[in-house]
Amino acid sequence: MVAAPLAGKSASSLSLNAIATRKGLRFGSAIASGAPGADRGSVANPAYANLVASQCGLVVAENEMKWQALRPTPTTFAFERFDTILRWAERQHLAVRGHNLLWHQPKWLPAWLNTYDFGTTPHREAERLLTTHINTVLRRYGQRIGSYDVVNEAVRPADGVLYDTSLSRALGGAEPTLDLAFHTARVAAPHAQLVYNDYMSWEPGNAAHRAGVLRLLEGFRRRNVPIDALGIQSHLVTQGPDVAASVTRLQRDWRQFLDAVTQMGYALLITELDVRDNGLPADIAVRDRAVAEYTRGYLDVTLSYPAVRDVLSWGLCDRYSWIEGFEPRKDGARRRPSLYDTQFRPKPMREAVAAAFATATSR
Ligand code: 9MR
Repeated sequence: MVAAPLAGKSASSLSLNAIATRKGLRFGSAIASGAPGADRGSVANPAYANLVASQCGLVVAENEMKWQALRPTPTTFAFERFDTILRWAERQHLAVRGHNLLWHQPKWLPAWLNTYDFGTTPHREAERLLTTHINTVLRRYGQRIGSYDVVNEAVRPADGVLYDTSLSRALGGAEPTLDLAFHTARVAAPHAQLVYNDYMSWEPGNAAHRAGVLRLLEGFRRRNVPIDALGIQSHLVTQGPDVAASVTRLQRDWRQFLDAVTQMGYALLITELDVRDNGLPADIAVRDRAVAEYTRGYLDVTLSYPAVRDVLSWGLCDRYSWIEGFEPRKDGARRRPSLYDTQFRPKPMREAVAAAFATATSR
């Protein structure tokens, strides 16, 4: 594809999605629902919503499609919060990804499902519950959603073995459970891209996780399970001030992993990009530069695979990032994990993402 002339716009005044589009990529972000006036990263907060709409070509609901949000009880669905996000996105002409249809860990399933009584034919009842959930969601949204994280985080990072849940125990194993989720999704939404999404990353400590994901993906292919892509969450963690050395060191294993995944014919998406600024001094200028350089190094390696088409960040600004609550910095300084700061101003990380898109090969 030949890039169109910039039509008088300097690269820095273009939106990230506009820069991405020139290379056959899309850029997006997570967004939440929330009450009008609440200081949240939500569609009802104009400061945040306008930023997302101005930079993105697609969005994903941070929490509102998860079982914990959609399924207050075994017999009911609560679609209102997700619907609010979808309606807002459509008014902004943004595409929407679905996240997720099955987060295969007890911790992230509704409490009622973990203690559910599957009765005298547990296999049948588990199958009914899972397929009803997926069919109901997919039929409701139809063509309005073009890509789903059908299964999220089914692999235990410590040893690469699949988690068990109440559903998988009733269904006779994790593999048949995940297979059933993908088969059901394919039939209910034949148009949609079906994704397995996980956070195996390139940093040290992820080897068992990556190996487990590869085994899972191989198994899917062997069993003819309909799945199109691997979602690489990309919750990155800086490894200290010498970023160039980190990138050089980490990319070998990472390329091996991406080679293996793409050789099996899977497409790739970066689904949840952000950075935990570990091992870096509190000084904001120094930290932001290192985070930007690390992000750039990661994207350059990962975008060198034309199988990547979508890059989504897990929220666009530091103000609403989940990381502050999940793992605060040891020195008490506020985390700076995102492309924009707490005042919605672009940071060096934003320039790094723009530059990585601008130099990526066209796909
Ligand atoms: O950012 C999300 C946070 O607000 C929720 O409390 C949490 C549990 O639902 O999920 C976070 O998002 C996760 C995503 O759904 C899956 N990958 C890891 C993300 C960060 O934990």
